[in-house]
Amino acid sequence: MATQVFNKGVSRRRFLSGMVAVSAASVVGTSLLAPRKAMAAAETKANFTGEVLSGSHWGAFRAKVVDGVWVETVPFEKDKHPTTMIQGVREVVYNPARVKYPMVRLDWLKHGYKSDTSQRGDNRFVRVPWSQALDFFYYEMERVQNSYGPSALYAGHTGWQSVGKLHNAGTMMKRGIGLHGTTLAKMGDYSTGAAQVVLPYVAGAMEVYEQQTSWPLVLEHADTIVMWGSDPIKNLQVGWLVPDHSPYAYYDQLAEKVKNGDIKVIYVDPVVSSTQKAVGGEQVRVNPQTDVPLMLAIAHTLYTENLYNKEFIADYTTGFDKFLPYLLGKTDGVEKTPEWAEKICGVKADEIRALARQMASGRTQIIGGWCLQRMQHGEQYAWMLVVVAAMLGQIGLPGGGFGFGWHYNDAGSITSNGPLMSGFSGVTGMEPIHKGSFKGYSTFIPVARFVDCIENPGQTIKYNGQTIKFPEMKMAIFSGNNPFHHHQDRNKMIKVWRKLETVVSIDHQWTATCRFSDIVLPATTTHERDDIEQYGNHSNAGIIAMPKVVEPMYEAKDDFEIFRELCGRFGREEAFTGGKTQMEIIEEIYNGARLQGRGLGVRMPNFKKFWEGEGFIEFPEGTEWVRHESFRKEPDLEPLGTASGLIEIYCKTIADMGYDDCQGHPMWFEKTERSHGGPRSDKFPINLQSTHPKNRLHSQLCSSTEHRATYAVADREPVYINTQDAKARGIKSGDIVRVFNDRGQVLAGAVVTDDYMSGVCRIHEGAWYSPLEGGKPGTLCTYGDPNVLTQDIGSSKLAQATSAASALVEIEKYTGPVPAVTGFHGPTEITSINPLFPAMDIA
Ligand SMILES: Nc1nc2c(c(=O)[nH]1)N[C@H]1C(S)=C(S)[C@@H](COP(=O)(O)OP(=O)(O)OC[C@H]3O[C@@H](n4cnc5c(=O)[nH]c(N)nc54)[C@H](O)[C@@H]3O)O[C@H]1N2
Ligand SMILES: Nc1nc2c(c(=O)[nH]1)N[C@H]1C(S)=C(S)[C@@H](COP(=O)(O)OP(=O)(O)OC[C@H]3O[C@@H](n4cnc5c(=O)[nH]c(N)nc54)[C@H](O)[C@@H]3O)O[C@H]1N2
Ligand SMILES: [Mo]
Repeated sequence: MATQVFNKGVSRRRFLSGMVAVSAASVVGTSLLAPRKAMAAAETKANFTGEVLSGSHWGAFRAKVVDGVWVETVPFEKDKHPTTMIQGVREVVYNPARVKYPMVRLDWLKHGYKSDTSQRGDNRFVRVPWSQALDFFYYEMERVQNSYGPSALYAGHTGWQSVGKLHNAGTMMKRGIGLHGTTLAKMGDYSTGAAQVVLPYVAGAMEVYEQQTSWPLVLEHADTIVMWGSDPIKNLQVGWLVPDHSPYAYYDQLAEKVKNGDIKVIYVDPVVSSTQKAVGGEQVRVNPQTDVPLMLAIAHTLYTENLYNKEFIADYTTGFDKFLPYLLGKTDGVEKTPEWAEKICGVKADEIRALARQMASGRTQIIGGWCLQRMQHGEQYAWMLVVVAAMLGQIGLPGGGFGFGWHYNDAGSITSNGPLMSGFSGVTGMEPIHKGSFKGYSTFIPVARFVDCIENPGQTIKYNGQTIKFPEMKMAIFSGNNPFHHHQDRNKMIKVWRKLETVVSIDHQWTATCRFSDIVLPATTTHERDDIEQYGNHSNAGIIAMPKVVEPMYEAKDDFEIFRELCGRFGREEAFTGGKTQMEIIEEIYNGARLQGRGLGVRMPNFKKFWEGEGFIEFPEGTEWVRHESFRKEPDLEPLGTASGLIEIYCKTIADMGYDDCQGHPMWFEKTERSHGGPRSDKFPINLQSTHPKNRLHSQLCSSTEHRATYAVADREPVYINTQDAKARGIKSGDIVRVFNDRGQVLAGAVVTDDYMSGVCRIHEGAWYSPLEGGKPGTLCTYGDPNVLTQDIGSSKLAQATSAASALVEIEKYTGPVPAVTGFHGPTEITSINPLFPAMDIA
């Protein structure tokens, strides 16, 4: 990197980028010349030696720091079930993928928003001073708002960012951009996009993110637990806030009860899950994407064998009479018998009957996961699971009924009596400067359709009873999320991305999203700034201080500082900060909880004592609780939030929307591609699971080199393959294989195992996209991003959610020259260019 002083005029760049005037002084970047330490504030951890208690999505830990360097991580002693992933967190600070400096894509620097966008992804970037990067950012927002209005600026995407009540990257973005102008927003999320739209109609609440019945009650009352496509042991390792991992103690107890024959646990899953391995029990190996036929056949058995609860159906549900003719084949001539289902789902008819009888024989807790609704017609699974539970008639009883959130956020733990902290707010109450017209376009888009929106401006789609008109997106801002991991069909995305004029990314890891951006700003990690967070998610077990562990690396700035400085460019710095320092806000957040605590009878020390003392407060334990109990006890006084106040087996509101792919009651719909004899399986016979990683949080920790080495195979992301499938293809564990379909191709490292049924493989989502030829659609991914292979279609017209789990592939042993993995080493830095006179310096 050349260390020239950027103090010349800006006229040429302004001319090239079509930007408004800026004073020369504001583009001078002293930071390139001064080492970081010299600029550090008074309270520095630069030479600190000692231990710091802090938190993360993976749990709380004590960081051992020697002379300003974080050297070791020890799980927090109160966490009795820490995850091994905690060892990968330290590396997030130090790994080679750190975003070190503000960077601008080479051709964007030369031509601004008129750049050659087909070069995106080639990873050539130029380092610029912070002040210049923020000027570019600001002028682009200004230009887009003035030229096109709010519908052309997309700043609504959210993601998993980091924990911390203050430094919430999504909130910072919303607050900062929101002070400038209104923008195109998003609706829903990738996690539960289908379930969270259909379940409020059916069960009156989203059901997915809510607390579940307390485990002690389930352990006491349940005879059978059915884990329907859910893997809590794997998925409870992480939390939206700092997880306390308290539910694991209950899974230990459950394992004991399974061993003693007190509780029977059944796993409906194509894979032997981590939970099955830890807890024990039996698997029902269902063909992927065919759970709805299996459930329909269970309902058929319950009905025809008179095993269903007629009183519950009569008192607590509506529309069974409209569903029944479908179940019995009166409406479509196909009776949903176990024999009918067997042909689709692969589970023997007798086994289906036995399962139905088992579920009806005593108290049965159904635990539903989310992967099954992250697929085409994903709404049907969620709806039908509620129907089966309603027929069993145990909703609202301890150890009975359905629950969709058991694998998430410490669910089933006992919620404490402590206060809840509120975070830094994403809204200020101040009117934005720009509030132009949306010109007939929608003000929001269903989040998983955002690439479709970029591709098809002006197009209309149906969504949840509304018509969405896609606007013409020109600029997009991403912070705290990584769309070039999380979105489906990478090669489609690469082509469509070219339509965007300017993309801004804020991150501390040089993700594929950074590669496909024009302006990249380096954020600090959680561990380079002060914060505060709730300890335990649903458990709300306490409050943990998260003091800075180490000084910020390179030129990283806190999201707070980035948006403060951005807002300064339009005179709204004070509005952004509220006139407060970071520490004052943290103290305010704490004091809010302290005040609330007084009302609850929970005494908390003053902030100084908390922060400078132990940095941890534990709340008193709460009481056990049963989901849906109040509705069951008093259906008239505590009705569900549905139109009828009852469980809607048939839903008139949905029926009236008139959608072919989501009708008035749950139904089986064939998929556009499905393994085990379904459409397209002749060409691509293997179902690709891209479930959530055992060793990561999505794409987070993938760039942790040493941690990655603990699970990577031949340097690649593992692909788990069934033994016979591997044998038929001459593949052994440890081989590099090519996984492909007509959407794309990736290399991965084979793990051959009987845990997977024939015709099913898995590559965990979040594996970093590592193109052989950056920016070229169809190029080989050298590491194994599964979203190179997934479909980008809506679940249905109801929810328009992601269909990531509806994907087929073929696998072959890779025999070509083995390319190095390209994803983890940051940008290719072009140093032969002066950012202020680009055209002069580049031949
Ligand atoms: N095929 C397939 N795809 C999927 C899924 C699937 O099952 N299959 N699952 C989907 C689901 S459920 C989800 S939730 C999404 C998750 O998708 P994302 O939320 O996009 O995933 P993360 O990898 O957590 O991305 C968070 C990004 O924020 C960055 N970050 C962390 N801390 C900070 C910070 O303090 N400031 C800033 N500015 N950035 C920060 C991280 O480095 C990382 O790049 O993926 C979805 N994609
Ligand atoms: N370790 C870890 N935990 C996480 C996350 C993470 O990234 N890492 N992410 C968190 C987030 S954001 C979310 S949204 C949740 C996701 O939670 P889920 O979506 O519930 O989790 P998945 O791991 O994708 O899949 C759960 C199970 O579904 C099974 N499955 C897949 N296809 C089928 C099918 O066709 N039929 C049946 N019956 N089963 C099927 C899989 O084999 C797996 O056992 O996890 C959270 N927990
Ligand atoms: Mo998620």
